[in-house]
Amino acid sequence: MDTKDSILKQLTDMKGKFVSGEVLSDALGITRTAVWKHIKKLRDEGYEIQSVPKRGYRLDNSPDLFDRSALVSSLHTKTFGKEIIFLNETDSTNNELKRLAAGGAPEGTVVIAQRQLSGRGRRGRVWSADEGKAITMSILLRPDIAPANIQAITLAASSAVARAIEPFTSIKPEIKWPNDILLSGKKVCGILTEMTAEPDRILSIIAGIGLNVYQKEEDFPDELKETATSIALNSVGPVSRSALASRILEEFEVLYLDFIQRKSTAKFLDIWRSFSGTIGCDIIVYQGEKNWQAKALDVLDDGCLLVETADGSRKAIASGEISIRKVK
Ligand code: BT5
Repeated sequence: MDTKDSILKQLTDMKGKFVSGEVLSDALGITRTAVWKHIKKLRDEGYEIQSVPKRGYRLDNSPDLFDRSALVSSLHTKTFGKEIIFLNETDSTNNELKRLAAGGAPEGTVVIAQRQLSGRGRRGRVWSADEGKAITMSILLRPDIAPANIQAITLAASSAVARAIEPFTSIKPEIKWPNDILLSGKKVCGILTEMTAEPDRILSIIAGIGLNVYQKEEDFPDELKETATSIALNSVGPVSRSALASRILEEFEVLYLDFIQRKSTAKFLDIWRSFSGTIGCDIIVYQGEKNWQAKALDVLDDGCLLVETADGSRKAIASGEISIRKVK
């Protein structure tokens, strides 16, 4: 280990406490001026190091090394991410993975991009993600389930994201049916699940996840400033995109494999319910030009939302053409 790395290790080992320049220079047998020069180099590499007279140096944050090897080295999965395509730029990770899927890419293939030129939400809406500040990734699934069950995959993905980000956030994430994850009522993640199918058989499902990680309020475009948030704006400490992305893949794989093997949505629906910010609420359902008020009762096995309408009748609504909003 060279001197610079030794200094970094000492600072890291102190877990956010100060180490004096004297301790570092004695431990490494170099002058305090030499210590200072190495600290400067580490700062140039993106490490945030505080220096306070008489107290010394404190490591506040490490640079976010978000690349293929950082992700692979932190990933413990069976199939998800065994193939990772890590791109600097693409139109949309869902589009890129769709092309790879058509060429026979295996289940679990993951596409991640630092920059998306036409990131998409549902029904042609735009997904906005600053380069270097977000996770935009898509995962390829080839489940042997009926096409009608695609909604359940969205719920599995959102349950996995909620679980994965919870340890990093100061408040509990909330899932808004069908595909939004909120922190303090603002959207931190959106999921876009798309399918290629024959009438009775799914050929591929692509689950696209857009997660805001480092954005500050001013980074969001004006139209999102009131409604969007990021992990960093609600975090309990430093966050790394590699750690977040690998946790999401790990959690998603566990829920997905359980679903496929047991042919049951029970496990992830329980998790989904525990994060749900929708069940039990009065909501307005928007469907095309129409909208009506209802009470959200539960989520069903196929991912539909069970609601009770004003006349007391019950109805299962599918996410396809529908949006909901809580009644304040
Ligand atoms: C979604 O759609 O929330 C799904 C977003 C999926 C994005 C991922 S990124 C990787 C993969 N590749 C893609 O091209 N897409 C997926 P929807 O429920 O329709 O919400 C879209 C709406 O969310 C927009 O109309 C905005 O109002 C809002 N929005 C856009 N960007 C946002 C952001 N970064 N944070 C919070 N809200 C945002």
